[in-house]
Amino acid sequence: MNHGGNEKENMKTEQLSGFTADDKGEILTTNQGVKVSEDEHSLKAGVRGPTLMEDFHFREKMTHFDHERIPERVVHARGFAAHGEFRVYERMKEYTKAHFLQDPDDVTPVFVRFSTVAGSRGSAETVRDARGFATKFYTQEGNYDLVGNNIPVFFIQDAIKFPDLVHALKPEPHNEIPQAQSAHDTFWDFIANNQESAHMVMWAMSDRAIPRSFRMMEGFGVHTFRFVNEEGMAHFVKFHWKPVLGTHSLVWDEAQKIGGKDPDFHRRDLWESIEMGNYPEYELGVQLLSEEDEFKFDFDVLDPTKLWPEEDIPVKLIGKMTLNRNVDNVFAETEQAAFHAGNVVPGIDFTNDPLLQGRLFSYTDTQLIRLGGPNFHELPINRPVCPFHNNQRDGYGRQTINRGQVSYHNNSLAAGTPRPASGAEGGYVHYQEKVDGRKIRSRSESFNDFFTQATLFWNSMSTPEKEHIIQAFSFELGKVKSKSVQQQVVDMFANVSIELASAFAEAIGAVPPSGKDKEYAKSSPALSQENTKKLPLTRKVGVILGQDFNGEGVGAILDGLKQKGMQPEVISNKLGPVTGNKGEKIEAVHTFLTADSVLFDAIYAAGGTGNSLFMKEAARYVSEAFAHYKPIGATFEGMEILEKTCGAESRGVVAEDDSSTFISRFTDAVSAHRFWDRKLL
Ligand code: HDE
Repeated sequence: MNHGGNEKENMKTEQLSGFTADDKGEILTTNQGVKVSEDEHSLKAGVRGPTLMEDFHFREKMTHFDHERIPERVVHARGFAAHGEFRVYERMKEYTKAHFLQDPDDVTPVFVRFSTVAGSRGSAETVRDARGFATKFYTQEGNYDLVGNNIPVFFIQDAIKFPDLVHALKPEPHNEIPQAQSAHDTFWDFIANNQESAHMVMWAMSDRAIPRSFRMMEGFGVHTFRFVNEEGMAHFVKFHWKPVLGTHSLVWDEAQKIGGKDPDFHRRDLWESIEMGNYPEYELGVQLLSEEDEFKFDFDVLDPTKLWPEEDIPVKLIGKMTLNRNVDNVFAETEQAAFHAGNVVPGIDFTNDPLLQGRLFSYTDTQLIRLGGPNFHELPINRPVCPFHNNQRDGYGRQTINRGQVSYHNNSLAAGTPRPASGAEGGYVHYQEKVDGRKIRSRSESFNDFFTQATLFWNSMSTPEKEHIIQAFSFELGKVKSKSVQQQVVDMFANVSIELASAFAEAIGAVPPSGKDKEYAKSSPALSQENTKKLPLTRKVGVILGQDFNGEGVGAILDGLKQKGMQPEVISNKLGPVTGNKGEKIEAVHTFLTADSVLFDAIYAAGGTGNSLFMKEAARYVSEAFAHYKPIGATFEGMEILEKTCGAESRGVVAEDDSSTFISRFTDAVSAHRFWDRKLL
């Protein structure tokens, strides 16, 4: 661990690894270092006799095991993380003095943890939920944490309501049902009775809440923060992460099925992508607003239920983050990572957003119980890479061995050190905002418009996105048992869109709203995933292959798809090599049983022959992919499967024997991702 710090050398991510142990090839010892002679039998008085207390190896092993678990995070318990690095594109001196945002040659190590919010640590990953997107930048000036979500707004405006929100969202306390779901009475009761939530609920019911991959999600800092430059001049700033692969989602039926077929779908995707060298990349974007423009909008910039439309305040892309290393140990790194919205560096400051202000208290407090004491900053994953010195001492699990007799300030015995640094020396100086007011439990009237931006979101959706939102409300409220709560939600969302509220009222048998929508036609194209980047890169293609396949043709196609950046994986009725018509061998890495149609972005029935079970399973894969609007390809004997399922003429179906034409047309289809205008069977 190199804490040498002041030299301006680029920090390597390995610096974060701390105390590591590679046990491979080593002799088994106790934690005291005593070599163990036997590890299969406890020490007994006679082979059929009682176990003896003096068996220190047994006692130590069992005691450690008994204490292996720590409390899971109260929210965001289910998460997965990776290491990486960040580089700024250009000097940001005009806006902020933050050191890591100045020099494009500087590489700042990062650690990013993605998470769901509601579910327990073992819950499925493709549930409908917001996703956490928490980034720790290990800068030369200390750790900066950008603890964001994949949705740019939040349910509530004041932190004091967070425990209520989470109690309502979590499984209901009397029976602990349902796990990792918002589709139940207490959640929707909270929503209807806390209507500031309308905007975020629109996002939560949209495709954003069922992302295809952590690699294909946007991230948002949500709150308005401040950038402060060397001159002490401040700008309001909103942070964005923009995934280089674009923002993409699953469909709801698929997401639910994946929850059973592969509850680890998102972590597996991240892990495998990094192992394969397909490093996820995200650009850091900022929306900047000068302090004079604070009151120029029809929303309050301090209100965390509002976004700043990108068309009004453009997102300036200022750097790129690349995730390039998986963790070595999920517990030591991912589970013990302690993020804190209050971990800032000079040049980044807070605003009076009342949700942010409350978070500044909550994150340290929660680590004290979760990580068992005040020294969690010494865990390798949380330790800054720059030097740190102060007079804090002792506490559970203290690792630093502080030398000397002085642990107080001011002192003369250590010549007044450690000493504070002036602003010019890099000391953190809080932005000197003028604050004046009465002590009051209240909210500004400028926070009272709960519905306009919810309507903006609705107006910005494409037709299929709107249909998905209607289906999501219909599903969620269909699971709610209280007729009163159902009706309250219908009445609430009539304020967003009559079309929306009427559609789900109809589906759940509630009374449809009367009246007309207010006149509000504004939309923000940046909010629709229809307008995102569409690339074939890293898309998983399930290739169904039988014996005696056309070796030359299929071989050329699989090579071609790989060259275009896709990941073809062969599925057959048994594992091992499948043999082509000229003796070619292609390895089947999945069987119809071990994989499933929902785990792929596209299905390609490549050909070859199989028994009736093979044909039945192949047809099941193709039909399901078709129903999920996915691209389907077929060549050679594979066309027979199309005859039994969706036909060769449907939208997004590529039936073609010529290798190069197939590769080009199928690549286009995979880039399009889904064919919403397809007529389902
Ligand atoms: Fe959090 N949040 N939060 N949150 N949050 C936690 O901290 C809290 C909020 C977010 O991968 C907890 O270590 C309060 C908004 C992420 O480890 C806790 C309020 C946003 C993560 C906590 C909010 C977030 C957390 C639970 C309302 C998006 C996971 C465990 C004022 C900007 C970080 C923990 C990780 C985790 C409190 C609202 C993002 C209890 C009080 C808004 C990504 O401290």
